[in-house]
Amino acid sequence: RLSKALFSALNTQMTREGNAAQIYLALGVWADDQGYGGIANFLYRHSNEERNHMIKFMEYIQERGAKPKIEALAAPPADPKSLTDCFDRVYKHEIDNTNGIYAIAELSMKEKDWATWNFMQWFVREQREEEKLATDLIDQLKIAGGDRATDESLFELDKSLRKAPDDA
Ligand code: OFO
Repeated sequence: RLSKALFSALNTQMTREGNAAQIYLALGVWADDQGYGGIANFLYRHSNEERNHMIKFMEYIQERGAKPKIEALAAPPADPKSLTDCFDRVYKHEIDNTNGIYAIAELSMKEKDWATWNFMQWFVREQREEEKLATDLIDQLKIAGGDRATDESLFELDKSLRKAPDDA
């Protein structure tokens, strides 16, 4: 059975994933409103992924014989000021999330709860991919000219994100 400390860490992370889904949803709505349908699409897909992560934590807690506590989600922060700000936030958010994931992996190792340690490895890998995705976005925007990018290069970036494959 899960220890009290691990239960609480997993439950907090479950809620954090739900909050991440809200954050990406809000960024997507902002991007859509700015006319970047492809970027919005990418952010909506990402929001769905985060919600799936929330469910993964919920199911894992249940599998280990505990009852997850579904909590209120926080309102997302105010709109970004620019696309650079938007992508920087995605990156910063993923870094914070990685730290949360690592802390649970560390706790599970300390407690020798190898089932949880093993479960967390999926998220360790996922975070590596998501951080890369976020830095790729920042790079692509820089190449397009950052906040001074022309409409034409932003159009291309937007188009390339419209059909990016879903991964989780
Ligand atoms: Fe952004 O990933 Fe969930 O964990």
